[in-house]
Amino acid sequence: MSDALIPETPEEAEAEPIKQRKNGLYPGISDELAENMKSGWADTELHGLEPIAQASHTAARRAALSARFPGERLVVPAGNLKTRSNDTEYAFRASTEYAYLTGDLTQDGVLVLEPAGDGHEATVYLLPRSDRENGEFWLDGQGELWVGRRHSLTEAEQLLGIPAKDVRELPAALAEATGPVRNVRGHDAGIEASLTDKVTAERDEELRVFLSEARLVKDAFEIAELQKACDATARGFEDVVKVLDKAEATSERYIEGTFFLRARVDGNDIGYGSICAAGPHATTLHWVRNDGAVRAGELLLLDAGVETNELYTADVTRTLPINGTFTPLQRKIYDAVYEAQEAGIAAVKPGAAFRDFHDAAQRVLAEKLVEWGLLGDLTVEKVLELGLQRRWTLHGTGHMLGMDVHDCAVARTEAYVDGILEPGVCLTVEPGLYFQADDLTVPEEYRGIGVRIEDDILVTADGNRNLSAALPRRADEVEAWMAGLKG
Ligand SMILES: [Mn+2]
Repeated sequence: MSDALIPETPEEAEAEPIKQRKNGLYPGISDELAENMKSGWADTELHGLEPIAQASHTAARRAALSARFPGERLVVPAGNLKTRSNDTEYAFRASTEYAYLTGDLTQDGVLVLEPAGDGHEATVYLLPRSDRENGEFWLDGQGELWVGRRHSLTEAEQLLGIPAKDVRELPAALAEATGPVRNVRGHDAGIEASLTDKVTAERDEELRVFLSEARLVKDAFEIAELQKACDATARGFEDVVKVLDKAEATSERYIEGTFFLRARVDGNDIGYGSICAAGPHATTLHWVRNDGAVRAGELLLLDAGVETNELYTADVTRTLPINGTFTPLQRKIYDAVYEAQEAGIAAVKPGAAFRDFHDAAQRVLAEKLVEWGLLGDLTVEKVLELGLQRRWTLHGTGHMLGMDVHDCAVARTEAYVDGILEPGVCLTVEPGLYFQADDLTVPEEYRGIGVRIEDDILVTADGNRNLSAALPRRADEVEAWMAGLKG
């Protein structure tokens, strides 16, 4: 990566810090060059663009938002680039709220719903194409010469189905505007600064909570995206199985890199840091260091998901015998988790409580732990009452899934944790058993074994559909599938 303008001598570099050089005409540029760069460029405006596939869905989502907050100005920013170091930035990912309401994924965008009549008029504020006349095209670090062509505002209007304006006009417009306003916080400090004396934390939070709860039930476009994410994720797991012998020669990092390749080729990114946990690392719930050894005879717990280009992610876990065959003890523990997951999935249906699938899975795991003699003379009922199984089950059995891996995270308790399932809800069912390497309360041979099985389950009108069913779950099916891929 090169700097926007390279100083010709060290003295020049000293005299003119990089930021200043980027923001203004650099002294080494002659008037003739500056003039020369203004012209001689073709008109590349695109005409007659078709709306994006989800344009009608984003319109319906904006209508629901409008109906909830009549008469109020609503501001939903995409967010800005974040510095990684010096003048390099992290890859940009638009805020979930903005992407959900616009389908647009570009940095610095802001959706504004302006009260009008009975409802609102939507405007999306975007960075327009770079001006060639004032030099920003090639002298600014965010000029199109450096970062690539953007859509013109007219093109963006056609694609998104929303009127578009120059985002650089927005802070002043917001500062001048009167009347009630709410803003989704945490994404755009500049927008927040222009609204400081007009908003309250409490009212802004109500907007964020509404947008979290609005995403609990997925529309047809979102369900198709989640299926796409699961299908790509299944291909990524197959990729990993095919290179397990190479991973054995290197480390968990090889598995992480293999899955990431699939995520970038078939989607936008991974939806969260891949957990590539071999051997005892499987007992660390969020093992993302992925720098450990991969050894035949041990298990690999792989928890990973591809995020689609429209930002919907899968969240799938498989626990695989690295050499292709479970040992009897690994299989005993695996089968218990499988049975718990089956019980959990069976409890996912319209009208059921969100808590039901967790309770169903926990009961099976408690039964197994009692059966194996790990809880002394206690009955299953007593174990569940005291929650003692949790020493080895550790986490909740699942969560909502969508654009965020832990989707709808700020929904109110009554709408989520204490809520009732309905068609269109998508959640993970992911029971596990984890015996820490230093757990002296279990027989030595259990120590260092961790098993989780996780699938992405859509609630349908008459039950559920497993979106990640392309990947086998039952122990013998897993072994056969691995053998087939390595064959
Ligand atoms: Mn999960």
